[in-house]
Amino acid sequence: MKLKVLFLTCFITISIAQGFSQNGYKNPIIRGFNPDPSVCRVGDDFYLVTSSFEYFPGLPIYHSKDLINWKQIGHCLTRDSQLPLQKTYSSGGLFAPSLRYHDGVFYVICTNVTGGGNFFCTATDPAGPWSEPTWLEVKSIDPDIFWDEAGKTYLITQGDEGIRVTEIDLSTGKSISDERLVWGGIGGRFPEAPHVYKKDGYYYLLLGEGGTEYMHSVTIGRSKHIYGPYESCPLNPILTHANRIGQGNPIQGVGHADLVQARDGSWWAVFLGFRVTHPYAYYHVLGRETFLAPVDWPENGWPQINGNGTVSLQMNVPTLPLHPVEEVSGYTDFDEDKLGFEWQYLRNPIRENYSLSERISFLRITASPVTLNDADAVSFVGRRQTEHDFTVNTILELQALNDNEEAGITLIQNNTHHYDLLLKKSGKKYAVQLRVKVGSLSYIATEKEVESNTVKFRITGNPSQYSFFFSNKDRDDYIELGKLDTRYLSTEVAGGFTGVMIGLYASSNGMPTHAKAYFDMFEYKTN
Ligand code: 6LW
Repeated sequence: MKLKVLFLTCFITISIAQGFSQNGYKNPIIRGFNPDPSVCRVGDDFYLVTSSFEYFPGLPIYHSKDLINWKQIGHCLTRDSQLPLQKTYSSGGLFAPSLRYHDGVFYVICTNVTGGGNFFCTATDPAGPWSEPTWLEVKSIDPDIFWDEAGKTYLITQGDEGIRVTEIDLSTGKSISDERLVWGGIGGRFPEAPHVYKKDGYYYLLLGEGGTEYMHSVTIGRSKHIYGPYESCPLNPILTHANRIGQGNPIQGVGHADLVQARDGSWWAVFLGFRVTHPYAYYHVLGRETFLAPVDWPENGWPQINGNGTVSLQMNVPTLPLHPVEEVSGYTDFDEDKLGFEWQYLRNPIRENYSLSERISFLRITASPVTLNDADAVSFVGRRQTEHDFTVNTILELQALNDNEEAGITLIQNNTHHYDLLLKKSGKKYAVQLRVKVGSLSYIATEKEVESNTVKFRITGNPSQYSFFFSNKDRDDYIELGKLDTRYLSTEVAGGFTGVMIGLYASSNGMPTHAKAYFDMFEYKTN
């Protein structure tokens, strides 16, 4: 009986569905690296997009009917022609999108910081297909798109000195006004992430300030004219954990929000934040995630986010009527003809390096000379680490000719910070290795010879440590290869805007190759 059947018996599902009751929900609402959320509503349906940087396809699109239970329905950018990411450095690529609905059409507007700048794409179905990009002349980043009652179209962007407004021609993307500086916020560093709303005769301009780290916050101003002058809300910042009340909160860095009104009139904020590994240990590995909070926004008044502008993991507030969504399985035996939406490549993939049909029920990855250390099209496909506590299992067969050829699982924060559990050719035999790459520190933590070219790999995680195991083919006794601290893969150590991804990969380390890795199954379960 195939080993995968055994794993099927421990079939575990994971979900981005986090709804609990009418009286509360769990934050974050979309878990694992999903920053810069932008949301819009059409009827009773909410749609949300998040940033994806150097990963392909780009800009995951989620759907919900209650703002709590989200299901991914696709990606905005699925074609190489829409998303050039060749040789994009880690945390380059796609920053801070906005998702809006106007006259029956969905718009995603975003910046590809390493490939073409600002653009928007349109769709009538947010699940796709999305149009080719209309490239924009405006160079400043974090674009939002806004239509006034007169039918004019504006871009709202982040310049170094504050927020700029530019009128554009929607049919061509060309600017028809100068970029005008309208507001710098309340003086925090990096006034960014602008969104404009028209309410009670005012243009409200929502910002992120303080930078996307521990000083992050959300501020708001308003004006009778889109070009300002903007008056600052006396309650600013309306969301932040960079204060005494936020001290010790397991959620830090809250900011970069977008507001949406439900059909019942209630207002809500989605925003990013990160879960630290311990309340007072300032490390986070899961990246910036998407959170939700209720907003009180009286007529002619200012919006207040969750009362005092702080949030918690368990939100004890009334919710919209709950609509749980179908759970995404954390188990695959690679029987499908394509991978689920949770899987992403690093940069534009070389399509022929991946196959689900060459061998039935296996994912085949052909090694390329590119390594995980290179900002290039490495043979890799991965999914987000969504919780601190998790277990991953896979079974790998490596067909290799030379000692430089390897395949395995990597926990990767970026191309200079990753832990690799790998199988490699070693003379006439094969060996497993646990390898560390943390900036300029690079070493093999453990190496053990194995009986054959097929092994089982397991990684477990908790807030402080990852543990790495292997087992010889057809055996169930796992041998630990070592434990490594999570903190060296954290954003605080590695820098950047992403989060840890769990990837399957193959490489010939710069040498010509024909090595093939056959993955028999993959299981991700949260404990
Ligand atoms: C993005 C900025 C930000 O441009 O981080 O948190 C940057 N906010 O708005 C990348 O996500």
